[in-house]
Amino acid sequence: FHRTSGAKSVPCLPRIPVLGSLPWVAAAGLPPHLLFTRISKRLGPLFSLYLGPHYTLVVNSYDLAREVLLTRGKDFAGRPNMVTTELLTRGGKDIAFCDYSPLWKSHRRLVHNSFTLFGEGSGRLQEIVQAAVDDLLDELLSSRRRSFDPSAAVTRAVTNVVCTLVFSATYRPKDEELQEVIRYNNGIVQTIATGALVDIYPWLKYFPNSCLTKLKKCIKVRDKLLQQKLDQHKAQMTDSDSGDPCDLLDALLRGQKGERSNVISDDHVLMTAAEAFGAGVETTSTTLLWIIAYLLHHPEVQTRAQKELEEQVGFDRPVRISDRTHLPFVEAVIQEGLRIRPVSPVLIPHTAMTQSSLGGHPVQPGTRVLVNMWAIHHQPKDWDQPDLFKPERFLDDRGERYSPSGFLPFGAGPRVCVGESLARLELFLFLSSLLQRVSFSLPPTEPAPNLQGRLGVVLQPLPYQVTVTPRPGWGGKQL
Ligand code: HEM
Ligand code: PLO
Repeated sequence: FHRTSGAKSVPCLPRIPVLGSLPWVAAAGLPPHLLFTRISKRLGPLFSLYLGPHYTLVVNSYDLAREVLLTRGKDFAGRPNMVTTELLTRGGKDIAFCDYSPLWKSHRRLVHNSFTLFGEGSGRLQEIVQAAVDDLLDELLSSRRRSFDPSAAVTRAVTNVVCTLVFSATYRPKDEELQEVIRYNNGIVQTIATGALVDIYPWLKYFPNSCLTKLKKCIKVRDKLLQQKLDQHKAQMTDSDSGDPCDLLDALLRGQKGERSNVISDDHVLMTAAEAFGAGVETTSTTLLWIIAYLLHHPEVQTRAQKELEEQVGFDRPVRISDRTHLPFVEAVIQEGLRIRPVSPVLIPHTAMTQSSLGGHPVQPGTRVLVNMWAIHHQPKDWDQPDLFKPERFLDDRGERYSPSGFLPFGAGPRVCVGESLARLELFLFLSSLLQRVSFSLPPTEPAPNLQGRLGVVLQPLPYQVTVTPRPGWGGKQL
């Protein structure tokens, strides 16, 4: 790797025509977040490469990430046009993959407002999660197998919560429609992996491609199901809808009926529901599975979290949202999980919408920018022993909440995750309710979970085995 001429220019990976820097990226045999982190140790926190023909800046430090996301957030709030996400979103009628535009802005605001309705103030979320946890525990405990892979059960529970939030459906764990939702979602996740070749070379879409075919098939199943839910919701709506909306679809339809009725189309509502759905399931279940994997490696962390739960909540009632302020250690476990294995180790690509600058270098409009959150969350300057799972980093000397800098698991600025507060509530309710009632342990004959992970559209843990035992205090009363 070399520095191009001129003291101020951004160091760039080598490149050849058509393929750009891809041969060097592919030859490394590492997932992008690790490769970029390694390169940044040699070339510095800002370097560039060519993804095929696309000039791309890679940001590997907190200061530069702040510049992209916050200080010049508006300049860098664009999204590149990608074949797979165009299919997924009917040409950008969503929030996450839609390029910056006035319509996107008002659409995002509508979604944000709709989410707030299910936030802090609402007791519904806590009931919904509680019901899902009850089912999940039945499933975890009834299997009575010595050890099993928790991922299917966790995904089912999280999917169920999201189905209730988005369109008020609650399924039994074995329900056929629920299975279908999980199947198509998995299909999309498998075929839409970040950096897919067809997103780099859009002309590839004109050639037969089994991945794209599968993606289209899954999208069709998804759309049929959601259209049905949308039609049902519309049929039930009246002009004088008062009181709180019953779910996200309801909230979106009501918002659509307001002043923006002619811009936010039914397609927008459908794509938003689909996206909230996909984001809600993939991110939350992955984070929970990472945390459980780390608890198996660090039983002392689980014991400390359970002690806190015992002291602050006890065994006589379910955990409530209002308990959150009294459970700083449980919160610190979640924070540390989000730090050490960020769901999105490289954020969704941003693009420069105007002439701008980054780290003192001029940036041309259209430049793609990848923010490597993995490098930021593992920066040795900011984090003592960054590869160790230490929730205490998020506590001060008195055991109160502490927010270290260099931590942005949800991004920041105009493109910050719209689901952040919902996600945090959900993670809190799931994890605390689980640890209140059961303990996770490593089956004696099994190796501890592999913590490397596999990068698809999110960074997932590899399958692992766990044993679940009811806690004596809870078990005596309820089970
Ligand atoms: C965007 C993280 C849960 C909806 C993002 C981004 C990150 C992120 C890193 C990209 C920021 C960027 O491009 O700069 C997470 C994590 C979650 C989570 C760690 C949970 C552990 C959720 C949930 C929802 C959601 C539950 C919805 C119900 C979205 C949407 C965007 C987004 C719509 C796109 C925002 C935009 O481009 O304007 N999220 N997310 N996320 N997230 Fe989340
Ligand atoms: C997950 C599979 C779904 O079927 C579709 C979907 C929609 C939104 C995506 C999500 C997938 C993956 C995680 C994403 C989310 C938007 C924001 C979130 C990319 C592809 C993150 C972590 O950035």
